[in-house]
Amino acid sequence: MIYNPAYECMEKTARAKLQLANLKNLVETLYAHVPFYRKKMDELKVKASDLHSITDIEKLPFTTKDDLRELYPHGLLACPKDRVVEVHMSSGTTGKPVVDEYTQKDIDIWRESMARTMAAGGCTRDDIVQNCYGYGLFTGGAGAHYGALTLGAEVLPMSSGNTARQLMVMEDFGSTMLTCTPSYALYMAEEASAAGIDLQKLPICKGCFGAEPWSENMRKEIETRYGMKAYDIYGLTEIIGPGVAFECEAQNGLHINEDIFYPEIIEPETGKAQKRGEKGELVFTTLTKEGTPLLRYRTRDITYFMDDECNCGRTTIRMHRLFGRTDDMLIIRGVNVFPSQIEHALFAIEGTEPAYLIVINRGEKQLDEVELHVEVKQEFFSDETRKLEELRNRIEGEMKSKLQIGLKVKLVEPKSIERSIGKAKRVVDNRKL
Ligand code: DLL
Repeated sequence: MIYNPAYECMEKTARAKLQLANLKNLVETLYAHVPFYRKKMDELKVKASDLHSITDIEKLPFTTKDDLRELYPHGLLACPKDRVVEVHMSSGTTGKPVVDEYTQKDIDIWRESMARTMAAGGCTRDDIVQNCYGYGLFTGGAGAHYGALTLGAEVLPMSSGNTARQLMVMEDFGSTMLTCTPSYALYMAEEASAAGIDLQKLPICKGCFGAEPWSENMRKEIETRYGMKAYDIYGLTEIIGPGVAFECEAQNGLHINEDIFYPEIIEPETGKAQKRGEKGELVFTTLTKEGTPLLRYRTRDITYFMDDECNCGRTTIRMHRLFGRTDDMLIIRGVNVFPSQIEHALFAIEGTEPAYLIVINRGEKQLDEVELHVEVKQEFFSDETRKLEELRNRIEGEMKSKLQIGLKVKLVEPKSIERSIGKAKRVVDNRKL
């Protein structure tokens, strides 16, 4: 279902006009209230009156994650402090967290964006949404909660973890929709089959999954195990949380809520606009936010725009599912490798389980050595060792041809790789770089 056809199916030139009007307002507000942006705009000698079309956004300064960390906690607030009604932060593994401070209008924008997102995933007032994204400072729990309530659905605010209880509730309350990270969805499915629960027989039939990279094969795995449609949803704390972009029933790229979050794709080194259809770094401007609006925020996420027409009727631009992040990219013996490439190659191989870990060490001669731990179906362990050996050689061969690097594969027993209830950890980098 299309939640808001007036905006989601808007004629493109009308949308561009709206975007420009909102951008000008934003630039005026930021100039007046945020010293960081005033200084940057003065340096670039650019004002709201210099913006004549939405593509003039290129005249404006970028914002980076480092800027956000330096200005922690309130340095980007663009409205009086007493108008803030809710705060979220991203955990991050190093340094200060990044903060999003929401006014009531920002919460309303979030509700709208998440209602569009979950409606595209099939959510209606008849659904019972089991929300297993973490509640708390993380945006996943609150975002899916707001979206479901806006659509009039019933929410089970489970948060993540306690998998046995999740499965009990899923059975007893007849949840029809699941919201969580894709890795947690798979973990729950594994636990269900160990407990003898047939998920395909339960009413659960759709889900919105995101917050971490996942592949087409992982989607197929989730869809088969649950007997459901699994949709990719994207967002980030700095911009609003989930609700920035989402898949529709075509499952062919994610529609960006571009009347609210203006997207660009740039060449990461030069900062120049990337040619249409070419991969680059995704950049967002929050056109209508009040609390902590951002100008041209560099997400470090890598994708490309798909601007062909979508059969669903929405006219919003789509982005390809993410390829990875500029900062996740592993440089192994000089070759650029994304964990998503390894996952993609791995899933195509029969006999492996959807759990893996990439361990990087710096070996004796200061060379990087990669060990890929892969879980293998139980029957391989009970069979002759020759079969295991064959599988290991096959995976090594496949990786060599797809990634152009040699890596060592270690086959491990099912469930021996640690599972995550939130975002999965796929890489252990032991190099002291
Ligand atoms: O992960 C917001 C979110 C919650 C999105 C629930 C979807 C569902 P952060 O913790 O700030 O926010 O992490 C944002 O996670 O820049 C991407 O690198 C990654 N990410 C988010 N969604 C996807 C996705 C939330 N669908 C960072 N596919 C982003 C791949 C994703 N990566």
